[in-house]
Amino acid sequence: MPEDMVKQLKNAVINYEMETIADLAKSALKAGVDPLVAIEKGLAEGIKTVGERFGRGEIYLPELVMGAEAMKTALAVLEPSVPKGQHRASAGKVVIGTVQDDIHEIGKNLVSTMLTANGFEVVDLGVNVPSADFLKKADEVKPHMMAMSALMTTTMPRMAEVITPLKKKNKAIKILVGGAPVTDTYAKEIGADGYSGDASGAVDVAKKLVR
Ligand code: B12
Repeated sequence: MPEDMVKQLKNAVINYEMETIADLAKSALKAGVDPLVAIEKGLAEGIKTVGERFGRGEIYLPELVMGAEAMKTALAVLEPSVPKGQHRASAGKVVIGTVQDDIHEIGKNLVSTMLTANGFEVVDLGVNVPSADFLKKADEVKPHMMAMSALMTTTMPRMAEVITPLKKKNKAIKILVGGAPVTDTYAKEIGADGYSGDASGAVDVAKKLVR
């Protein structure tokens, strides 16, 4: 049953099954499970549980790392099978990165993959991107949109460090923000043009912002 396989993937992240999770992901694909459902309802739900346990002090950093590694292993199997959008002309150019002092990359990578799959040209600056580098890249690449990810309450303010000068300089570049602690209200407060709580929503918002 496809639902069972999604649940198994979720549990494999929760139980840090780094050795067997790739095979599980392959079996899910073979069984016809939608890779996006496997990622969002399986892996992402699993890592959410791991994060909550870490937050409550029930597990420690090594377990958090193992959960993330299990998720990344399965993502490597599933992501290439995410359906690609119709590649007509580019849907728009996007610069994306995780903000300064923040090394969380899984969500940012998912957003990047989904945007690429839907025809956007994505320049991925990676993680721990200094605010000045986002601004430099904006000058260099002249994107339609800048997308930033922040996973910690302590790094969220870095987004404003990019938005304020960027908006002063070039109002045409749309700004999309996201990451677990970010909210729609916060996004508006710091002057972003769009926010989404997940990767598929990010594509919808991006399409609305870049026309
Ligand atoms: C995995 C993980 C890690 C991994 C990261 C591995 C990697 N290569 O990315 C490791 C183990 C390295 C790690 C390290 C740390 N972590 Co950590 N980590 C997590 C965890 C469990 C899951 C994050 C994740 O990957 N989720 C899965 C993805 C799919 O979800 P997501 O990132 O939220 O992304 C989705 C959406 O948010 C959205 N999205 C994301 N980005 C963007 C961008 C745009 C533009 C848009 C539109 C949408 C969007 O779409 C994504 C897909 O649906 C979270 C808990 C949580 N609930 O978030 C803690 C968490 C973020 N970590 C935390 C902490 C404290 C740390 C450390 C400081 C721990 C330590 N003591 O060293 C370090 C940070 C180091 C640093 N300087 O960055 C805290 C942050 C607390 C806070 N201050 O806010 C959390 C919340 C855990 C907790 N409950 O305490 N971590």
